[in-house]
Amino acid sequence: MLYPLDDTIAAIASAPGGSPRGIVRISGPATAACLQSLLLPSELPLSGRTSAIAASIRLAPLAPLPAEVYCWPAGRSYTGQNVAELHTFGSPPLLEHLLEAVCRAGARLAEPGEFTLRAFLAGRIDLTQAEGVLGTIDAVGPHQLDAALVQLAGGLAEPLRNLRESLFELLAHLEAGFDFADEDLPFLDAGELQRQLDQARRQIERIVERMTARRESSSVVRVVLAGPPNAGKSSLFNALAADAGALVSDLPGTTRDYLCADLNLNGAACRLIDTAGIDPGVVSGSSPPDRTAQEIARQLAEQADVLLLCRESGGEAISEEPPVVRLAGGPVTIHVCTKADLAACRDSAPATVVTSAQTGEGIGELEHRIREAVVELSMGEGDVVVGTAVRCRESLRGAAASLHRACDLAVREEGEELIAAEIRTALDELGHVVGAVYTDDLLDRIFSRFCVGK
Ligand SMILES: Nc1nc2c(ncn2[C@@H]2O[C@H](COP(=O)(O)OP(=O)(O)OP(=O)(O)O)[C@@H](O)[C@H]2O)c(=O)[nH]1
Ligand SMILES: [Mg+2]
Repeated sequence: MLYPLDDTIAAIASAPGGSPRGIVRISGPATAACLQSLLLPSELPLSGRTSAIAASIRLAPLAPLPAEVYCWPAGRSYTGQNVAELHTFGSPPLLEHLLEAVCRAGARLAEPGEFTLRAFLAGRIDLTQAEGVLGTIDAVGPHQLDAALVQLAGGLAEPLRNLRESLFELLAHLEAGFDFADEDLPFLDAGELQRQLDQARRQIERIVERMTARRESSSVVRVVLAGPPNAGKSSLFNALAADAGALVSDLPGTTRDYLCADLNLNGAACRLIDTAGIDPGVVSGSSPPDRTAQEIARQLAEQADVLLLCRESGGEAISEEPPVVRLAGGPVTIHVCTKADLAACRDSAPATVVTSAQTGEGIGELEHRIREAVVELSMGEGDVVVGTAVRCRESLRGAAASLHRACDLAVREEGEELIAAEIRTALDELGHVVGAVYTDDLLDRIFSRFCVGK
């Protein structure tokens, strides 16, 4: 076996450099033997219980060293094995000396990430949680830290575990059906099968969505004003960007190109983009520059993170609730009625923001809504630790695709063997994500990024 568990590992687990407190961590079957050789018999922690004692470490030729000793018995520890931590002064030469003594007493130096690797191999955590440990250590900002801690606490592990369990159950039902095929007993109602497959697929897609919502931290959130010509987009742009200076005119088609202004909405940074009005009738009867401006407007709207969809208040009302949620890959759309000083807005949908660039009505509310969207999108940045997102995206997509095919097969009432095969493929892919299926190479790649002692 490539990863031995029957030897005992030790490492300095505190940060390098001098500090008031330093830690040497030990894990493995010889943990008790190590403690025996370093502590007085009367000081040995009681076995079989989690304990913490004050003790003195004998490190000849040094004088006895005051320390606190923490012990976790196998099954109750991080690694699943007997674990002890010796907490003493954080002097680098002293800790080196202590580590040497521990190694002489039967431990060996731990490899980078080996404690967490053991925790994974013991089934204490899954791979996404191991990556959560790494993400926590490496976090450079509050969002990243938050995401890593959520992942460490099982934010991905738990939904994936539940998902795999229900798919295993579904598979068992199907396979039971094969064994009793002659008896023509419906083990699982066809509709129920479809429902469960579809539900599982959606759940995976939501996880993928969380991963792909991640943007490069350098790329700013793009808020795009879009709508028909003369809708009042540039006026809103000016109102929002105060002194950004967009050209405003009463001739339809004033904005030929697009304008940008960087906004800071109470700490939430975004780029506001004003586009040319999109006129459905423009394609045939217009001059080339118009067509170009419209094409640019369309592209900008497609690339928007937040879309401010503008139309005049006096225009036709939208009766049904416009979607405000971010659909897979699409922008957050905010519906805006303009020029409310000219005509009452007949729109009854409560999510629509009613504004007037003239009187300032609704501009504060619009800023608030944009800010909310920007903050939410920026939170998406930290939803999943980067390493996990990169490693798992393809597996999750593969799993979702298999379940999609399984569902299609179920709808067409095709062979249950084929459905079962697709479910098995999906389970395999999910297995890669959580580490139920892994290669040594993958583990090496993940755990070698840890520092020694973690
Ligand atoms: N009364 C009133 N007039 C407005 C308001 N907002 C815009 N307008 C007028 O509506 C006309 C068009 O406004 P723009 O802001 O240029 O509209 P636009 O959507 O940018 O137009 P294009 O760039 O041509 O697509 C101008 O005459 C504005 O003065 C408003 O809140 N109240
Ligand atoms: Mg304009």
